[in-house]
Amino acid sequence: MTNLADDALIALDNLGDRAASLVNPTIRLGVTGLSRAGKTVFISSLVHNLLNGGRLPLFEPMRSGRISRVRLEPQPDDAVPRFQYEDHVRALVGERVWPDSTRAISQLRITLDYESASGWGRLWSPGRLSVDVIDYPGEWLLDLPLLAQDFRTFSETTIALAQTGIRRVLSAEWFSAMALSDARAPADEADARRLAQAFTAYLKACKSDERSLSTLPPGRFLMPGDLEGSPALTFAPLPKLPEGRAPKGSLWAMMERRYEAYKAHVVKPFFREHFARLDRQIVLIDALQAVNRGAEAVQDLERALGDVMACFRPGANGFLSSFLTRRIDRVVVAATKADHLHHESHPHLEALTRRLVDRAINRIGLSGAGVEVMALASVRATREATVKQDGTTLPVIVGTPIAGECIDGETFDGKRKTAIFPGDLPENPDSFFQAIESNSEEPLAPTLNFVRFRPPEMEAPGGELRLAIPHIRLDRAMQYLIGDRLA
Ligand SMILES: Nc1nc2c(ncn2[C@@H]2O[C@H](COP(=O)(O)OP(=O)(O)OP(=O)(O)O)[C@@H](O)[C@H]2O)c(=O)[nH]1
Ligand SMILES: [Mg+2]
Repeated sequence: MTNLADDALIALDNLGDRAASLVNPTIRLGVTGLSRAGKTVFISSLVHNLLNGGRLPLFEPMRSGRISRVRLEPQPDDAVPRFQYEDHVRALVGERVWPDSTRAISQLRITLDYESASGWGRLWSPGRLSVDVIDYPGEWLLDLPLLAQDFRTFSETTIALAQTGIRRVLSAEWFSAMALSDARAPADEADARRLAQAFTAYLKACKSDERSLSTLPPGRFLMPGDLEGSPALTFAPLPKLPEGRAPKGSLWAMMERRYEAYKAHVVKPFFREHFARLDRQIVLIDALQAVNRGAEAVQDLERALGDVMACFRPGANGFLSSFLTRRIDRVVVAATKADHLHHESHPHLEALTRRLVDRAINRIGLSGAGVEVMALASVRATREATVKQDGTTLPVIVGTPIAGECIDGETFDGKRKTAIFPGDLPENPDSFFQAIESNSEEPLAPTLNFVRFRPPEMEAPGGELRLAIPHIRLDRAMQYLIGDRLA
């Protein structure tokens, strides 16, 4: 549990941040989401659009011409890797490939000079706001509940979950490995490693499974960051622990000690040094992919979202509210990659995402106040058109599918543009969630067609050159996350 030292350290960090913020007003903006949700692409496009005067009509300070200068500046935290903005933009714009996957935390500072909208504010002008954008894996947030669990509880919950649904199949090898070891036997490094490896393989199998079962702590087993190969990750749950305490020198005692070390040296510092200092947060989710993969994936996303949201709304979480002295006052949950659908379907994606968020939040007994939900595309890789087929007009999207992508038996070469009828989501999310709860094996949205597209050409269809990366509703997210601080 938290102790005085943690609280004091967080209070000190916050005091330091506040003092710095008086001289140089700052927002610390957290960007998170499960892996491949679109975090890196989101930050790259956001920064590119700000630096290059992108089309941002819903971002009021830009629309009204009050932003006079935007620039990247050295970040305040020397110990955190810098977000490799230039590399990512070179990939996106220069090579038209998606940036590489990232596995750890990173940070970037962007500073805006602006003229205040109010006469009073202009007396003090020009205003200046620094936005520190912090990219971190959503998996790390899912570790939070561990802080309240001892090793016995962790073992019991993890093993019980591994016996449900498809996980029962994926955990078979790990269970046979567990059957071979005895918790009370003398500690043995080889045994510990064997169990940790079998456990990690199970976690990885869940994650790469079609049904995309991704909500499993400990987060660093899948996203080790700088701990790759570290002994701090060489532990695993143990089955059927007898009453009482672990015998001295036993495998049980060793696993318990490492589990506690993981909490103390990995989980707590993350919450203390990074999470507890955020002001605003955006959570990106790939709702379309989950829908495409079926009911179990959607339920899994809902559970992960609930666990993540619990970190931002610490009211219901006694442990966390004592840990956090600063409160994240605005949260956006955004369904990404909306450019995979025709704009007529965007309200359906948004309704579905809102329902997903409401369900996740209700399940953990919280209210949705201060949570904004939207569907966006950080990078718009497609444009819209219509085709006539048998006398009816169909809305289609046009883009360049990535080499090797396949639809209706046709494989693409990565060069040719193609029109695709993307299909639609159900108009009413109720019917959708009824289908999920009935646990049928039927596809949830049978008409959806998914193909991954390359990032767009910077030359617009009319021949003019775009200055900034095209997007869908990125400006709406910006307005909610930072617009009020530029008033
Ligand atoms: N069409 C389209 N595809 C996107 C968009 N954003 C992300 N993608 C796709 O999603 C993939 C993952 O995006 P990233 O930004 O790398 O995701 P991430 O959350 O940083 O992923 P990790 O670093 O691996 O956790 C990309 O490689 C793209 O294929 C978008 O706005 N439009
Ligand atoms: Mg990334």
